[in-house]
Amino acid sequence: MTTITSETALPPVRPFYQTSERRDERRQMIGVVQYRAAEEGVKIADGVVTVTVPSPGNSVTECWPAESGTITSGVHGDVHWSHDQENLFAALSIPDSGALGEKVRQAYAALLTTTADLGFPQIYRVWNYIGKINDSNDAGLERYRDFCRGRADAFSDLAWAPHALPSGTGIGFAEGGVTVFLLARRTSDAANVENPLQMPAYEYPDTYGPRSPSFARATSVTAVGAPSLYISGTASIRGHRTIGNTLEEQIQVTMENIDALLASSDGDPVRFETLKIYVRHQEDMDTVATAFRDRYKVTAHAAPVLRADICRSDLLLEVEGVASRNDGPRP
Ligand code: 3EB
Repeated sequence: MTTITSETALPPVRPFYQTSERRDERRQMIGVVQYRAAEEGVKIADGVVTVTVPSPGNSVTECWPAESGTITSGVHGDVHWSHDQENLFAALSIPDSGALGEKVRQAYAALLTTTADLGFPQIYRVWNYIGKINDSNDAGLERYRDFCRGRADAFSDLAWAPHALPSGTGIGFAEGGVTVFLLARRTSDAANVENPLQMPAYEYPDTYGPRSPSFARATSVTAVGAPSLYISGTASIRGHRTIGNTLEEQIQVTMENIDALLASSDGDPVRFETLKIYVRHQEDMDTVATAFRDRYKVTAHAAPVLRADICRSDLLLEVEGVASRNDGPRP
């Protein structure tokens, strides 16, 4: 019998981005996410889970290359999945509706149980894309808050410990219901990091909605040879309050949050391999993208900028990323 330990585990997957329609055929993927003007959907194409997030105005493809040559994929109910034996990519999309909460609860239950049943219990990153995120649902509750309720209920149903919630992104686009995808590992070599400048999101007071957002500020995967830090969507929030009235102030506060998060994670210094930059107003896209690419020394190719809505209507931008530790070159 072989016991898989973190000394032998494959590294976690890291993304690369393409802004043309052409796919990089040299590397096998476990997941591909297309952000563009198209209908939402999840399918398996050539063994790869392929997600379309409807985002008019953007044309970016996010690729998650496998870390081994052996890829297995399948569909369980609405959950589409693909794995490289160590890293699982799983996705589903929920059609639009005037009441999202209960559907989100069921979708999350399906994702969490499928992930565990397949043998990948360590979720290390989740993305949530919500159409018209700041609009009201049929009952007058903001769609983001409706979404948060269903997500939190699903984690509660499974008695999930708050400190074990995965790092995440919650972002809005003009159209669609809810699209969720995640990364999980077979090996339990991940640890969460919280931000000393920010209240844990899962402890936000109920002034932000009936259930708090269910995510960690960052997740560190300690695999030998490629230790990586997955940083959640980070915005201009101190404690639990939005601060900064101008674009410049929000950029500054967001950078301070990212820096505090990097500083509070144990281990060697980190540098960003990729960033994903979300900006509410078209006219701010260049300013925000340039500021973050320069500050964190990431090329435009590795740091795409997307026009998107942010989960609080007073937030102008949000930035996520994948960082690696300086422990030598990748294997
Ligand atoms: C915040 O810090 C900003 O609901 O999954 C960032 C990352 C945000 C993830 C989510 C929300 C989410 O509260 C918003």
